[in-house]
Amino acid sequence: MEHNYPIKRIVDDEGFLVDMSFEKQIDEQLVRNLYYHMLRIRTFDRKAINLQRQGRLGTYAPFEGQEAAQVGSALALNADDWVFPTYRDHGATITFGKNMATTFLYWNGRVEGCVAPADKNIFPPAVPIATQLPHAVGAAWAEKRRGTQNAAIAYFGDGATSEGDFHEGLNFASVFKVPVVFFNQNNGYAISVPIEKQMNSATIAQKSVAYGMPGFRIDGNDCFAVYFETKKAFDYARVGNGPTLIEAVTWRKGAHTTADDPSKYRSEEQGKNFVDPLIRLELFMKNYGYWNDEWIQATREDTTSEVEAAVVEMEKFPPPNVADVFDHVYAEMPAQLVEQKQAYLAHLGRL
Ligand SMILES: Cc1ncc(C[n+]2csc(CCOP(=O)(O)OP(=O)(O)O)c2C)c(N)n1
Ligand SMILES: [Mg+2]
Repeated sequence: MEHNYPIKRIVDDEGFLVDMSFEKQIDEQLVRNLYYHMLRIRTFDRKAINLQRQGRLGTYAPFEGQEAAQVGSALALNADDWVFPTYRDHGATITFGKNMATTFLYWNGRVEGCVAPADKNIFPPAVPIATQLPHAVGAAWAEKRRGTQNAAIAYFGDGATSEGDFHEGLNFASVFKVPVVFFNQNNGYAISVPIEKQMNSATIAQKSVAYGMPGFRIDGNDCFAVYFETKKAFDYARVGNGPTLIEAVTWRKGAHTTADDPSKYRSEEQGKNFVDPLIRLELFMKNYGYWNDEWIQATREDTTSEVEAAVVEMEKFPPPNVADVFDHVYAEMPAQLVEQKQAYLAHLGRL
């Protein structure tokens, strides 16, 4: 079955165009926008790991290696669209408009970290795998019923496709022709479980057939392929055609989270076929005359100082309050939870 879903690329590993039909659609503004956002979120990601190692941030889920997938897709959205991320998609949400300091606060266990900017439809990150898919379908269906042109994107990993919510979400979206894009980042692993141990289909894209929707397999490390294919799926959704499933094939370079050690379950060798998405874009920029030392230097300085300022902002907040995990689940706390909260605080000696 895999041969029906070749991996679509626009630029190859050496940074050369392989699909010339996009030559005219790629201009300096797009190239710089992609580079700026990819560098910006990589700077954020590396800083977050350092902060966690210094005890200044809680457990953190890094996305290095997946920047093209996250930035390319987020830049393809319209300002009023909806974003339903997982715990690994803060690169996408920051690109779409979530504040960096707020994002740090999320990883520091502060409830303020879940609050989306007033002018952006961004849901809090879904940690329970695949639960955000039906939510995205619901939001997109509501937009359709209101008669707007807004659509939703649901981010999810390869592991999420083994959950019921994935299938329920796709089925419902397809039956009601809902304007939603199911954006999968296939990074080969669900924590330590390799994809071939959690599913028996050759690709994720082919699952679209069963739900009667278009499905594409793209090179998730090619920011141009991600950007243009996601845009195409949104154009298709906005005019009433319904959902699309996109499988962006990529590689998580680091650990699942800062609590994980990937050397226990995969070798360095395995990721060697994935050229770093930022390096690929740099090669492209050099090959086609977009590289400008001054602009690159200024962009490095800007992104670094933005991230440093966000850390200062985050550290103005007090440490996380353990009671928050109980207080923000229900409008009115059920009796059992009241009991659990009391027991937990007593256990910590905080009563
Ligand atoms: C319903 C549910 N089951 C199990 C877990 C534990 N868990 C956390 S992350 C994860 C792996 C998910 O893998 P994938 O969807 O490929 O996303 P990735 O972490 O690779 O981005 C699992 C099983 C969970 N969070 N929720
Ligand atoms: Mg995965």
